[in-house]
Amino acid sequence: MKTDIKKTLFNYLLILSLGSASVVASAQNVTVYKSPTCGCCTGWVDYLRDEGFTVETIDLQNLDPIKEKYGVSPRLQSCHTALVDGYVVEGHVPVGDIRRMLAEKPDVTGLTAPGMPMMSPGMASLEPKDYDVLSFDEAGDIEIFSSY
Ligand SMILES: [Cu+2]
Repeated sequence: MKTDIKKTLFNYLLILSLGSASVVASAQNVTVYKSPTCGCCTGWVDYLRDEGFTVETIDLQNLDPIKEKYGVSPRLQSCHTALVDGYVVEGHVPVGDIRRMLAEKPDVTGLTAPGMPMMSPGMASLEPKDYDVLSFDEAGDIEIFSSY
């Protein structure tokens, strides 16, 4: 009887440790530059964390140097600028697009949802609606990556 309980407990712990190991392995590290007072930026960070991303935030009063450094020209800009696996993610981009980019590894600088789309994760809707996610590159080429 006692050994049965031990066995059950062991299996339970094994499952727990395997489970957390796979979460760690699939977690993507994201660095988010944002202003300290940006509420929707924090909303997007929480959304990424809920989706299993590991997020580090860096608060800056002025994000212009970051946007310039990572090639986010004025017409592509949104509130926060994020970095993941060598790609730039600007603004309220849904996790589905980030995962697709990480899987397909397109030859682009990154993705952006310019401006502040109302029906976007971190804004008013976890389900993206009524906006486009664009890819952009160093040469200035901009393409529609997803339409919602
Ligand atoms: Cu925002």
